[in-house]
Amino acid sequence: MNESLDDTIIAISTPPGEGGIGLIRLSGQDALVVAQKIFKTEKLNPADHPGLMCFGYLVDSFRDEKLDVGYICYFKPEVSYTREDVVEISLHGSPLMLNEAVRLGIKSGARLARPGEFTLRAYLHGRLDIVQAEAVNDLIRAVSIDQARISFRQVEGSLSKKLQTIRQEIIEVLASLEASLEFPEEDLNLEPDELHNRLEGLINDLQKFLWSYQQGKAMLEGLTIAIVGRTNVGKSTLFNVLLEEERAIVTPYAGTTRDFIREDLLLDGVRMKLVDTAGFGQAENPVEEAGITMAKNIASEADGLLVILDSSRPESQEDFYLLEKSREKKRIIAFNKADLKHMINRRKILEKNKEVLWLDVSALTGENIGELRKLMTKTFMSEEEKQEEIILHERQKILIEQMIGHLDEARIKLESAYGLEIIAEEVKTVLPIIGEFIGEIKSAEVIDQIFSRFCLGK
Ligand SMILES: Nc1nc2c(ncn2[C@@H]2O[C@H](COP(=O)(O)OP(=O)(O)OP(=O)(O)O)[C@@H](O)[C@H]2O)c(=O)[nH]1
Ligand SMILES: [Mg+2]
Repeated sequence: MNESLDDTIIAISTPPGEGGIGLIRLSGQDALVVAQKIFKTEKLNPADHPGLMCFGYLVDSFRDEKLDVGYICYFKPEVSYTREDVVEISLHGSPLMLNEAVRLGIKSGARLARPGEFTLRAYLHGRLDIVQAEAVNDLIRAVSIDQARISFRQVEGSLSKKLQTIRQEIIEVLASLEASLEFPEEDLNLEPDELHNRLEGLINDLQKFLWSYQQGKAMLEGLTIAIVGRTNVGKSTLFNVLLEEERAIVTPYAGTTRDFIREDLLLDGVRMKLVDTAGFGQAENPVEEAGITMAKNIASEADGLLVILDSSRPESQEDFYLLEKSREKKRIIAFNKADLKHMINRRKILEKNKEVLWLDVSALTGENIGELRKLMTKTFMSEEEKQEEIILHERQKILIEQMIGHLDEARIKLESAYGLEIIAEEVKTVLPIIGEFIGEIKSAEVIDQIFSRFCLGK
């Protein structure tokens, strides 16, 4: 079968299953012809009334039979999603009838659209750039209203515009560099200091995007936050309190949790994965030992840690081991069991862990748990204030890193008094990377990867 992008395509655009309304979409040069073979209007000819819903019937013209009733609407290429002739037919949301309509459409000359093919065509015809196309899919699959908002802005071109601004700035820097190279004797505008500042400005702007990736990741997947501590300090109790459900088993005996438990936790509209782990301590048997090894692995891979200490007992070796091991992580120390008599030497612990965020809580009475939640949001979300623009894709992150890499290289060379032409060369390499980011450079592999993630009918 020779599929081509010139074919007229058809697909059901509403989700599978029964519904009030089901929508069939056609795109391509024969969209109207095919649509009018399967759908007959009573009064208005949709071709003469673009943008208007025209009443009519789904018909099987091969058997001369009316099958369903609904509306048809024609969109001219200038205003359509794909920039081709597009026709939408609204019918009853019966999966069987919608499939029948598609079958009839195919019989009349269309072919079934591939997943994402409508958006692919929109991209290839310049209606959207690749960042916007990625955002369309993000919007459809958004996991929170915040993410949906950001993705919608990106569909409208907010991220692409920012990249265009950066490109413009780079072009201006290059123009000044080249002017200085061409007319070295004339006292041209570009002082090394100014060039340095402009490079730093660009690097900072791009750096912000990079930071936002962390936030984006949290939005899409949820950061993983592990609760760690020695046995019996109250990890599982705290886990349950944070989740507001009795999820993990709690007992007065050390070594209760032997496996790990992971649950989604929504904090301030942001999804996190909270993991309860086996307590550190002298393992009494292979099961506990395996649990402790697993806990160590989880702790080392987590995006953040809640380190729990038991303030009703003197500090122990395991506590210090854990505090030492978790130094590199974003972490909060919670001194649990604040409702009991204080036995822990807090000063000694905090002296060895200066600048660490800590607070007293009681998982049992709920004391300070609200504060803990707030501190978690503040600590584990990116330290930067919430970014306006968020990078949601690794593809985008990698390209931003490359841009920063080259600009940084240019900055270093400038500081080491390299010749201006070498610096210009370095800055110039950023331009094609921006082209790739926005999708002006069309790589079949990237296109395939992006559009294959789409649903059928989009
Ligand atoms: N008084 C008091 N007791 C608590 C508090 N938090 C937990 N406990 C008690 O401490 C005991 C151990 O609690 P768990 O939540 O099972 O402790 P854990 O850290 O998960 O223990 P392991 O899974 O064995 O590592 C239970 O008897 C809890 O009721 C607290 O804030 N105050
Ligand atoms: Mg436990």
